[in-house]
Amino acid sequence: MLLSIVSGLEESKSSPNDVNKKFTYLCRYLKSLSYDGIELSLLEPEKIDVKGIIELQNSYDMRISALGTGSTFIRFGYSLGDHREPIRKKAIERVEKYIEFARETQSKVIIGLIRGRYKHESNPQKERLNIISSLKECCSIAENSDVQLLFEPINRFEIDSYHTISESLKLIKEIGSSNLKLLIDSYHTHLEEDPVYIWEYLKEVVHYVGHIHLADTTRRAPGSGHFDFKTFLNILKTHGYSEFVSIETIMKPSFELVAKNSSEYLRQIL
Ligand code: LER
Ligand code: MN
Repeated sequence: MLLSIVSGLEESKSSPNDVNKKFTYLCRYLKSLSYDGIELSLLEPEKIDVKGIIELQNSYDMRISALGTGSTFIRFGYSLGDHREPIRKKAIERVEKYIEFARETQSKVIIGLIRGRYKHESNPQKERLNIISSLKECCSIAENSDVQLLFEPINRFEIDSYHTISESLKLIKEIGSSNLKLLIDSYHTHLEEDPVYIWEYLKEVVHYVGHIHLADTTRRAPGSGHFDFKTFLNILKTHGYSEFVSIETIMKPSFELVAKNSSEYLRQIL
């Protein structure tokens, strides 16, 4: 399995040159901790000098494991499940920008918080139908670009639909695109899945998994809480998962310390 960690690049507020400097810093620091890649949480990927990033990626032998898209909803208010068609359209247009960046950098695109939350004008059933139709459009763009989309079940406190792995898998099967895979986040797993059945169930679904997020029970670095990473990662490994596991935590006390502590802890298990 390969190891990465989430970071932003502040591409909306910085010059392309400063973005490249930040990416260089990340590559150098994370390489020294034996990371294989970086997961980028982006807002406006089209503002990035993608050729420059590819050169840096190659020179440090670092991959971009996946692209986080949640800030499209948080900052712009666009979402795939919105009850207003023009807003859903905006969200799909944004997903297209991420797909273009992912195609060039050989990455994948996360469908998480970009699903949005419904307001009183809508309801859970309508929201699900909107998510399904938007997602079908995103999948067709992804198929044409040969990019994988990653559908992430997220806990009920952060989003209104698709909290569990089984609900998400049902949707993935319904959409039926080979470019749509599952993203399992240990933090949401801890909050949403039945602890009695989760390990057996995980064995059955590993082949649908395209990406993994790791955070401990307090959403801090793996090893700081009581999530059973040994069992979790062992099941993934023995059932053939060989792609990225990516640290996505509250970056406290600092990004650098989370990166260092997580890598030291996980390298004993991976
Ligand atoms: C949000 O809780 C999360 O886990 C992100 O990966 C969603 O985009
Ligand atoms: Mn996550």
